[in-house]
Amino acid sequence: MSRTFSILKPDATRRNLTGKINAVIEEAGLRIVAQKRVKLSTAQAEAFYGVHKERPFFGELVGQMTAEPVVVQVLEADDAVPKYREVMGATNPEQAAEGTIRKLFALSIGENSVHGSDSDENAAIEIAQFFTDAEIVG
Ligand code: RTP
Ligand code: MG
Repeated sequence: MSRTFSILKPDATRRNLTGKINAVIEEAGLRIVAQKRVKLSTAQAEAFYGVHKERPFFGELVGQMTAEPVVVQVLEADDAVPKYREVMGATNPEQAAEGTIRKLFALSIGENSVHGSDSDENAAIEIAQFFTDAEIVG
């Protein structure tokens, strides 16, 4: 078993889609072992997406991620990181495969409904930014 970190982004919470997205996650065999709704501060969003700080879309990304609440989650499965990336679909929903969360729900490359960690190392870092060990019940 391994873990990944997930965010249901503001475009998803705004449209009341968290239950529908969780259904896709669970049907794919990922278990939601921690979950909470939070409003990210600008500092939290800038730290979280720090690797993108030189990119032209960074300001827009931080603005979108802090505009409304998000749901942060820890997901558990065998090979959780690549499994969830597959369930999420491509960053740009126009390129996302049928049945993926982004194909089903995303509005645009910026408002693409979900985040998922891109490596086991980053998953551990991201989980620790939002959850204590006691809050994760596997
Ligand atoms: P994420 O980190 O959110 O799971 O998404 P990802 O790995 O599929 O994509 P990444 O390259 O890490 O980009 C992070 C997020 O930045 C926004 N983005 N906007 N306007 C643009 O061209 C653009 N490119 C990326 C997206 O919200 C993307 O998920
Ligand atoms: Mg990424």
